[in-house]
Amino acid sequence: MEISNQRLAKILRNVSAAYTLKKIGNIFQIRAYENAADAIEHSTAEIQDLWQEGKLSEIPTLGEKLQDYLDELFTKGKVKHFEQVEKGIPAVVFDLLDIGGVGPKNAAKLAELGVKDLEDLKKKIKSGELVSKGFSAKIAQNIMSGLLDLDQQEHRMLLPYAFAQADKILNYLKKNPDILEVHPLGSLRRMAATVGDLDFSVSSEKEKEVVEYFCKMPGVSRVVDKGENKATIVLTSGIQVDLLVGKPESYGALLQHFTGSKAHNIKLRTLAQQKGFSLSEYGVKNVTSNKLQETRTEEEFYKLLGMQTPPPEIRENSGEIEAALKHKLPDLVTFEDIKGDLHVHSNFKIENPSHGAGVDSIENIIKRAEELGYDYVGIADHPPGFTAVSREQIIKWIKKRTKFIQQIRQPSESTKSVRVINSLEVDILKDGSLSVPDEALAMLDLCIAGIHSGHRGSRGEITKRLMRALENPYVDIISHPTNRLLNERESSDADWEEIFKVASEKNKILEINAYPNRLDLRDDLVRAALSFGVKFIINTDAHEISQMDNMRFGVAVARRGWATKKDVVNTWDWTDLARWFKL
Ligand code: DGT
Ligand code: CA
Ligand code: CA
Repeated sequence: MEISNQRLAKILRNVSAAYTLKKIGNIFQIRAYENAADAIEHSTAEIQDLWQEGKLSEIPTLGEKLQDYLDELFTKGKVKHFEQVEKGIPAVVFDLLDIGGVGPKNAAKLAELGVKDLEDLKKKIKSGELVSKGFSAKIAQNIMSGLLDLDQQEHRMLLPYAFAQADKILNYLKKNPDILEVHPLGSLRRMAATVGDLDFSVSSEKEKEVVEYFCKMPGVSRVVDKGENKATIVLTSGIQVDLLVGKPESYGALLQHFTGSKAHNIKLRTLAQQKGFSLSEYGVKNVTSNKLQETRTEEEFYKLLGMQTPPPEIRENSGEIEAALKHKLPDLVTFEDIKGDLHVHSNFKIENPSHGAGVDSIENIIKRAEELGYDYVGIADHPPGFTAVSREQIIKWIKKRTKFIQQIRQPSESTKSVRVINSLEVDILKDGSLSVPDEALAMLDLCIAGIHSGHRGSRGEITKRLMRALENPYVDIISHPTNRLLNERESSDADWEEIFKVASEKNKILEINAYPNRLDLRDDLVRAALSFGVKFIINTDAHEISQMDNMRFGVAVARRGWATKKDVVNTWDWTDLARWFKL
């Protein structure tokens, strides 16, 4: 697992707070954690890179003990000592520390008063509860402005998280017999990588009753706005939810209008104007006769404008309107088309992994792949770290693992079973060479290569590294090409056009990584790569089997990038896949 500098600093600050609260350690030890967090936050290098290169000692202020803890963290994903000192402290205390001006003692005191989360705290300040329970008015006011500052910091929900929250709301709404249809709207329906707020539309004859029902939903912290046919609420989790209710006879227009995107709707309105129509959430109006044509479905709405209905994922005004007018919309890849996942991490025994290993066994991964109805699954662990382990040891480990996978393979070709692909996710090093010697790569069925360090390199450096990997005959797939982490790290800068050109020429596949905070290759770059004829693979990069369910979010990225079934190699059946990868 990758841990960003930002996340790492937060982990150390939490430990320092735990020391303070439990009165363990002296002031110097507590300061050591704070100072290390500061240094990490301001570091221009990724700390995980430095660790990988054995250069943790180069971080100013980082003592030996802390270096050991970081080593444990990067290797195992957690630190026993940190878990021990944080034990018994409610999780909300650590969230409260994010508020500017709130230290460990006040955070603990707030938790003792029963503050459940940041939204709840806001409520308790507004109602005067905080002051009545012993906080001075001045402190309460300071906390409030700290909370508002936090709100200002842009933080958008990751798509899978937004989806999980939306599911709960959809289930609640579907229980009401007055509700005929419900749809998510906005960025959620368009499956954008991040979502600001959740929007829903409902088709019903009883608009007012539905609004009431919505505002009474469990988990509502406050009702921001309530009208005849719409409402805005905030959940205790802090998520804002908008609801719009419309009559069944005009529901298609409502759905269309609030799915957006804004850019799509603006372009559509211009087009409608040229045809003598004006558009609204109620329908399509003929400007000359002033007659409003209602539309029950979105299809009817778009048909009145003489066009196909673009799938929500591509309503971004990037050519979909022109294509729909010509009745030439692409036939986008679907989740049902997917036949396998080629990037899953297992817990196969390893001493010094270059990056976090998976938690589930290869056997259980295969079982899950079977349950998902897949034809094939690729086990792609990280190899041992090339600085920590000798060349011979790496080869020995890969030999052992290859043998194990060969033994576990389904015995007969005739049984309808999942094919298991022996793969690794190797590092593309600073100079573009790989972290595993050719001799070992030759043992694999296929090789996934990815950059896992030095993401902040210059455009020239990153381009050169990726180019060299693409030239390597052993490399089949480039994982998460831009290396962005949503809400944490920007995409690396590179000459993508040149990379797409070479990837296409050399028949190298670019991964669309479905891991929630990656969704990388990004949708806009998928679209660009397509024009060069690049092929893609949608992988989950699962580190535990439940994460294999993230596949549909990767499919969403592919759809937003206009990819069709033939462009995505893991929609192919085994014969075609085996031929391509020479399996
Ligand atoms: P988000 O929430 O920032 O992830 O992005 P969206 O696209 O969900 O935007 P949102 O929630 O502001 O509005 C939902 C959709 O409604 C938006 O994509 C376009 C459409 N729409 C139509 N008319 C309006 C309007 O008057 N205001 C806004 N904000 N959106 C409108
Ligand atoms: Ca929204
Ligand atoms: Ca909204």
